[in-house]
Amino acid sequence: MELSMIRRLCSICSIILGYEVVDYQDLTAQEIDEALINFSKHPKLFNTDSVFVVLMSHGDLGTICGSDLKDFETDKIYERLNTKNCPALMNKPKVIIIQACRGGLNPLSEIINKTGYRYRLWNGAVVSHLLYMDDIKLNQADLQYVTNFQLQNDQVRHVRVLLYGPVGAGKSSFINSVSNALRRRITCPALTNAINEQEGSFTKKYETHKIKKDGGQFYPFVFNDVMGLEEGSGRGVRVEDIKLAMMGHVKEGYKFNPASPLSTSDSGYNPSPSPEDRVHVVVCVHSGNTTEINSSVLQKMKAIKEAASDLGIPQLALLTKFDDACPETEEDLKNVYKSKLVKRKMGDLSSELGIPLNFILPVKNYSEETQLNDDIDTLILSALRMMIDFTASMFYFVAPPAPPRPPTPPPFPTPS
Ligand SMILES: Nc1nc2c(ncn2[C@@H]2O[C@H](COP(=O)(O)OP(=O)(O)O)[C@@H](O)[C@H]2O)c(=O)[nH]1
Ligand SMILES: [Mg+2]
Repeated sequence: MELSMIRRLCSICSIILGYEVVDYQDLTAQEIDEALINFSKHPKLFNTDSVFVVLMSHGDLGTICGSDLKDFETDKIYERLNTKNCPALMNKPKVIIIQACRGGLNPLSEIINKTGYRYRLWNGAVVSHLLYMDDIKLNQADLQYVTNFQLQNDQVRHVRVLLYGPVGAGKSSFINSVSNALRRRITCPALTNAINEQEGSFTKKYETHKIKKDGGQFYPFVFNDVMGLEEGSGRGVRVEDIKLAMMGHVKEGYKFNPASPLSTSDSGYNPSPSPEDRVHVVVCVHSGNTTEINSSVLQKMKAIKEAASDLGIPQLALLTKFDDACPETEEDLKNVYKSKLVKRKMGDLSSELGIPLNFILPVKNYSEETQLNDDIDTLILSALRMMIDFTASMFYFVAPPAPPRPPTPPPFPTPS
């Protein structure tokens, strides 16, 4: 019954959406793996936009059963189709549907309750990671994804992420937290301020932060830290300067002047920005530990958000410091997905700023920790992954014209 339903679905996909369907039956665990390897090497994948992999069998937690009753680990699907083993599918959606029992001891609901991923479902942002992964593996999947991420673009070597937000919201700390999660140790590329937000922004210059890989190369994404937004005029970074930064007109090391905007005659002004100088993702960082957003700061945040929309730059928001406001999450960070307070804060930010709820992510930055923490990394890496994913459409846009398509390869082999 289920098989005939899946076949009907496949034929609909094939006729209406133009997907080519390859159908295998009764494979042993080894043959499932071989089928995936063959699939990952098929030349047609270079020309395809997306793929679906559907598996139906008996199963247990993290495995499905081959016709020889041997287990096939479902994590292998991600390995076979990752960028390293299947470069043809890089940056393309891969939807994996598994119809199988997950064993009696760890039903999905138990995992959801244990890890708190119910909220992710409600939020919808990273729901796909939920499939067959516990919290630690989720963190590893995002780490692997981010580590394998490559840009194939002659003009742009890295995705540029611009962080903005009120003073003390955790912008610099987020950059440090990403660096910690990727470098697997506590690092401090961006200086943070632990003293007093009333004293104004600690970050004063336009600075690009790169993160080094262990081999000495840099990750293909960089972060721009800016001076914080402050109440009233003549204080904090100016909205005009953030707009110029988005367009790539602000030179590295430019010292923001709250009293007057960067002008075209200033030595800090870049008159001809390259595609690499421009900002590719804009991220609003906001503290979950504030009672309400000051109206003049909110106006500035809205103006920046509007400017990013006008420039067609994808944007999302991070809610930081909720651990300070919510004892439940301070005690166990996994409670972030159950916390009513966090949900309310995210809802408030969404309605005040006009950013959809599923583009607002809760992150806890490294602030007082002296060792790595899996739960912090999970939130940080998940946010980083979303930033990377957001840029896919943009790079198709700035990419040089595509080379002529190779001749159409032969159809997929028909399984015996
Ligand atoms: N508890 C907690 N503290 C944070 C968090 N993010 C940043 N902080 C602390 O807030 C202060 C200001 O952070 P900073 O990154 O300098 O803010 P910026 O002005 O936006 O760059 C520092 O003392 C950080 O340690 C967070 O998520 N949780
Ligand atoms: Mg800062």
